[in-house]
Amino acid sequence: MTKRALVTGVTGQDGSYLAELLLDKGYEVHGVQRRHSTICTERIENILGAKNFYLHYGDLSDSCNLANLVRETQPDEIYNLAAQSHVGISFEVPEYTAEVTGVGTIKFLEAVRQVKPDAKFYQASTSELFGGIPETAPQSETTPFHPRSPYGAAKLYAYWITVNYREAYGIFACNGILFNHESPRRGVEFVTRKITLAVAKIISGKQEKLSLGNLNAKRDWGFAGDYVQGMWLILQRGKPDDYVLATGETHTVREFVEAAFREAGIEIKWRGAGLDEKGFDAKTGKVLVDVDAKYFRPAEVDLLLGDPAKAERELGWRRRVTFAELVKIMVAADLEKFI
Ligand code: NAP
Ligand code: F7E
Repeated sequence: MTKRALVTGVTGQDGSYLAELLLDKGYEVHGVQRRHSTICTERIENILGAKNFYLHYGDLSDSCNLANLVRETQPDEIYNLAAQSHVGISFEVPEYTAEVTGVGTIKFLEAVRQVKPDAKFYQASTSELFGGIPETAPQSETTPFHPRSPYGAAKLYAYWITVNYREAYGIFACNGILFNHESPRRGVEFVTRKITLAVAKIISGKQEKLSLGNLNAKRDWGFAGDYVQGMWLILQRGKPDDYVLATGETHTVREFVEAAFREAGIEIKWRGAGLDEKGFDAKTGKVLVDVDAKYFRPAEVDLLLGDPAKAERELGWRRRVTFAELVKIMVAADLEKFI
């Protein structure tokens, strides 16, 4: 029997990798895209038109649409990856973020409960739930939550309503609490991709310098391809549960900058402090990195470091790509575009 999956956010970074994984496993995949005035299917170009891949219009803000999608596709597995996913931008559009990233999840779960209660449901939860306060690291499934942004608060609601539909109605609903995961398909407004794209543009003479916010924030960065494998594993277990997926390693934004420039043959030396800090090309003395107050957030998550022991033990999940390999893959992909 061919399994059917319904994937929201299929045009996003994770959605595109997950759709590929599920197609490879022989699933019939129904992806949900929002209506845009321009074409936004760049990340799924390679699977558009593939046998067993279907695209539907939809939006997390439209409960009728969600119920219709579940009715029409009759999925065995649902992956809810759609969200306003940018933490910094969530301070600018807090209500919209709550509506889509938070309330959108209950609209979807209610559609599942009423239309196809035996479907398995994966919710894209996040390490932003922890917020790093109080400072507890590494963070695991039992670490208390303390979100530090409208995005984190919206995801907190989504997390608990997923748990609630599991406990109240017996729905096979699971949270994947995923730490940062990146790839050449990462949106250009997230820090890793912003850095690797800037390295490629600076090397090819198309950009002068890179302006960043908090260089001292620490993140547990993995490769998105490894994490979508974990999402799938979470829904294959005999019973529904919540899992942290992380690398167990943390690095500062500053370290990511250094590693990315090093990949392109440039050694960065830092001078100054706070807003006056600058990153110089050690050879030429040219300023390649500076700090701009506009990229700081009203509240920051200083340290994320995940403990994936439960997922490793119960799901057999392992991250494969190391931090150094991730930086290498991302810089190489961006360099290829410009050189
Ligand atoms: P992403 O690249 O920003 O993709 C988000 C997807 O959601 C896009 O396809 C976007 O569509 C879609 N979307 C946004 N608003 C929507 C709406 N109102 N209705 C329907 N679709 C909507 O994010 P990602 O990195 O792939 O992350 C996937 C999920 O995991 C998100 O829920 C994110 O919050 C969560 N997460 C991500 C990470 C990470 O490090 N990547 C870690 C933990 C959790 P458009 O293409 O039309 O914009
Ligand atoms: O920021 C700092 C920034 O926007 C990482 C989302 O996928 O992962 C992601 O959220 C860090 C923060 O990711 C810039 O202040 C410095 O400390 O790449 P980011 P994020 O906020 O960690 C979680 C797990 C998710 O769930 C989210 O959906 O980098 N930083 N300078 C900067 N960040 C950005 N974006 N731009 C800068 O110029």
